[in-house]
Amino acid sequence: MTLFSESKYLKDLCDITFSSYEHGWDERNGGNVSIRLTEDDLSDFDDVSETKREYDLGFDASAVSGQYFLVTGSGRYFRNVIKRPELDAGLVRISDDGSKAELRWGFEDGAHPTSEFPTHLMSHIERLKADSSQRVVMHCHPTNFVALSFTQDLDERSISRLLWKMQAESLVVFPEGIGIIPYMTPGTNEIGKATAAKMADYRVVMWPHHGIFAVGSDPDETYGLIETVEKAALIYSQICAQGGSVKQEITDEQLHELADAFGVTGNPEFLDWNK
Ligand code: 2HA
Ligand code: ZN
Repeated sequence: MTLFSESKYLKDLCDITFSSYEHGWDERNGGNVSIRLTEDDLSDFDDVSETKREYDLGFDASAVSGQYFLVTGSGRYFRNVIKRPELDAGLVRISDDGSKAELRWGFEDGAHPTSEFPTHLMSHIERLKADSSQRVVMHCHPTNFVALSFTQDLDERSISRLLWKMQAESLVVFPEGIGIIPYMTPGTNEIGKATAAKMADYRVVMWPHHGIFAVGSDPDETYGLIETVEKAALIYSQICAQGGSVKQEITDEQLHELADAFGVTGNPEFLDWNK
């Protein structure tokens, strides 16, 4: 068996998958993560020159051909990645023609990349157009955020505003708001395309009655983004549990002040008051 790699990104993958599991966001095999690695990052792995197995991607990923992705395995549990990363995670290279993923490290007992790998790759491709530093895509099932998709209209403006107003942190961390796709069957190219289309404008996308997709430039930032969104949703749940009547709230004027103070631009379509 290959020895545990020295890769910082593999350690980060272990860390965020286990933390996400401990939060209760990854029952059974729920959740998946992919991290795009550069050539420099590869030296932390044992030899990655040989293709051990190939997987058909089922769509044209030539926009990222030749790129390497560390990814969690299909059917594998976030609870376990930290204990057995060489079984539950794999390092794949996208083939030159963009049709296959070539396994270069990991998945040592025969695992495949996550069933959501098309959504991950399509999201990486879209985010790379917006910001070449983006390299992490994470999916999980944050309880309170998923609950919102039952009690609220599936409207990007109203859900973004609700979450912004639950804590001062929200607008600063996700000033563009939350993208939402309709409910769709997971693991399909269709949900991948719909998610990636939202990723043109948002770093967080709600999958109603299922979970969240978030992107970022490193594992901590991406994980922190999900934590912040879920914390806002948790505060909303607690408000409802305390009877639901709100005596005071963060106003739109205060949202503008927050944006100014932290040097971010709140989505102008979601703010009621414009200077
Ligand atoms: O990886 O969460 O959406 C298991 C899932 C599928
Ligand atoms: Zn899921």
